[in-house]
Amino acid sequence: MQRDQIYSESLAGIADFRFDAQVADVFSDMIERSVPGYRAIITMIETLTERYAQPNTTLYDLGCSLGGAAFSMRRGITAQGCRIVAVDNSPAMIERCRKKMERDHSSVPVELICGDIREIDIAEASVVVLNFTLQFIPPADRLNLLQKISAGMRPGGVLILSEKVVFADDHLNTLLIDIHHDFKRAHGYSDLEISQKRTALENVLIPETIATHRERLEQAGFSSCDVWFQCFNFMSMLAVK
Ligand code: GEK
Repeated sequence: MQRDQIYSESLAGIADFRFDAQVADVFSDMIERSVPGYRAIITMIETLTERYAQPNTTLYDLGCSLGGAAFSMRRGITAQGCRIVAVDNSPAMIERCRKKMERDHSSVPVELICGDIREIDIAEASVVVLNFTLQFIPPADRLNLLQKISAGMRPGGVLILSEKVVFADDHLNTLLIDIHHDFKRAHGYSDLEISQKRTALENVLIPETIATHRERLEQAGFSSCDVWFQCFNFMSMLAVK
């Protein structure tokens, strides 16, 4: 696994974060060392898929990057006639995901799409995954996207929504951001790397409160939703159609 050192040297100016080739090359290392609980969530996506994938339906991995969630879903499917659609708008990510997919042997068909998740059709879905992707969609577009997902889901289908979150209480919010930075330090990131990455993500990754996510999921047409996993300021929700 190639080590993420993108922000290790002091940079003159820090551009907005982009999912380009440089990021795609180190992405596995970056996400494991930056997102507390990432591995646990990926593992549980397999378990949730086993339970929720319905026969003859489509499973979606939206903002798939290198396909971490799609591979988990592929392993978890036991129902007959399922297919997976994995979408990302970064050509560098899709290219590397395709190479990994070619080496993964499973009879479950996977369609990889290089495109914007706001543009693709969702239909006959039983499991939809937004694993740390919604946070990169402009807030004004988030409700429309969730409404489209909900409308394309079979009754009893689930959306797994993982996000970095903020807290309404200032003290708690500062504390959890601090603990997250400790987590990154413990995984080998320097203070310079943490601070430069934070600046790069400032206008790109827009976190919201759990309450905002909950209200929006209800408004989008999901019948119930709640948090099933949380580690510091990172959480994952399950929303049932
Ligand atoms: C994982 N889910 O490993 N359309 C399509 N893709 C998008 C869009 C968009 N509008 N905006 C951002 N992306 C993965 C991790 S990473 C999370 C997801 C992170 C894509 C973007 O190109 C990137 O690959 C992904 O969403 C977010 O389980 O880096 O924190």
